[in-house]
Amino acid sequence: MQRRDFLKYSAALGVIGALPTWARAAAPEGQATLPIPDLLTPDAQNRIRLTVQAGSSTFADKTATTWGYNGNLLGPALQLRQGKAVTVEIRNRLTEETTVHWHGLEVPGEVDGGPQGIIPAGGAREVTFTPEQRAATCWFHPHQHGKTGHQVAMGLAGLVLIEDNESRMLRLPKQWGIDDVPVIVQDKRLAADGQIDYQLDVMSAAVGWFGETLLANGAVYPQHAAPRGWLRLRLLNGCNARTLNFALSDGRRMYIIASDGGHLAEPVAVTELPVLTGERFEVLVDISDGKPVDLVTLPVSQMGMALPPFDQPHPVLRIQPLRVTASGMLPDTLVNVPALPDLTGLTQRTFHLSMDPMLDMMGMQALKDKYGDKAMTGMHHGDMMGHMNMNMDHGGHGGEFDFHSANRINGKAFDMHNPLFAASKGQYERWVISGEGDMMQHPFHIHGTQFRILSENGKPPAAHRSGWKDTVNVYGARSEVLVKFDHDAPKEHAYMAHCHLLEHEDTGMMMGFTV
Ligand SMILES: [Cu+2]
Repeated sequence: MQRRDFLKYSAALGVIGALPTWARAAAPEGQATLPIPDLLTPDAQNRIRLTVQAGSSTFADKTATTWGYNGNLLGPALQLRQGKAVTVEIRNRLTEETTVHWHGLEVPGEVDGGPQGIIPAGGAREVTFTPEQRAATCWFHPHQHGKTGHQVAMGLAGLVLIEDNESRMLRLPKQWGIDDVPVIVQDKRLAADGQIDYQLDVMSAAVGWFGETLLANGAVYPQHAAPRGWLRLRLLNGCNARTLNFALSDGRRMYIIASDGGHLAEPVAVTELPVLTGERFEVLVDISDGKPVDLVTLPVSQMGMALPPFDQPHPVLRIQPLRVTASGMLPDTLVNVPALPDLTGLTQRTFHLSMDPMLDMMGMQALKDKYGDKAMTGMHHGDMMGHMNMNMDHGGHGGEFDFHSANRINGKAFDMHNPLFAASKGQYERWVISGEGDMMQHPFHIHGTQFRILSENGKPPAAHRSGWKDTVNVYGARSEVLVKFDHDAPKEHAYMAHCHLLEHEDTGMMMGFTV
């Protein structure tokens, strides 16, 4: 453990010491069991069938209309083999258009499922692709322009697990739903009648949609009983906007074994693990002592996201060790992650993420009006003055202001018909993504590639963020990534690069590009 980690560890213990009583008490009566998504493998014809459908789910004793793939909420985990072609038949039984995007998969633009891959209401689409990338935990979700936030909030998300021979050799925990456990974490705002209360408005366009109910695989603070020994958690932050900061309630370590696009070279021990929207990390946790422990999320410094109940460590999942012993191991080394190539002479592109000052001002005001000053966590006092002073300059124009194109990249809101540039196939490029001049959290995601982070928000990347990634943190400073695209993406099916805070994406912070 590095000194930096030790300091964070001590700090986390301080927070844990102040945990409310739920953390120490036995599991509540009637605590739900963690739902485990079905593992779905291609059939004898290498086909997988997905149906996008409406149904209902019960959260906190009330029933809500929800959407899912092959079910009421979320979707199955698709298990794919490296080098093996798969055909996915997607049927859309919703009464509106959707798309199915393969987040983290290096597949051609034509099958990537971006905003141009529309499946009409009642219609169908079939895509065939061959994953050639390393073993990884990826996911799929809608990418319907202007509607992504709503469709994900309604419940549309599923996992894609890619397997390869190298990862098969590792003696990691591999029993699905037993000691290899997916944990899709999402927050939802529920109305008084229990329905999902989604709005795309000036407030959510500015800070994102967030809610007070936290779900793990669709259940409120469920429990999972696991053999004692090493437990593998595949964590996905599937929230629309909320950064999660995972920890274990007794301060024990998590050993990170994989990031978005594959395994790390070796495990990285942490006691806190911030995960941005869209990101995945796989961690191993030692539960050989037989003591129950909670996976929690600690407060984060992000506007609107430290409101109660998230001003305290918040429980995600109770882990209950069983008497039987697990067989998986924590290896000392994992896979070969290649050294970075020579960076001289690469094509460099710079992207500046920005929000219209009017949206910034109106969004902050709406947040403050609804929740008071305590919602403004994540904003320095000086910034707040800057935001609020906008009132003086722009007062009176609010009525005509259109927030739907108020988030921008290089001054432009997303235009589906005009990709901004053409990347060269098979060539490394250095992309600089800047959030300077803005104190907003922007988890920046790029389609069609697993990249390497060269610098993140002005600093060298942490050890566990130095492997294969498809999302990088941009939060008031500059981040640099090394990208390479190995597939075509023509104009009609351009790749996307965008903020994965879904309401920023839906209101323009996205660009298309071709390969
Ligand atoms: Cu953003």
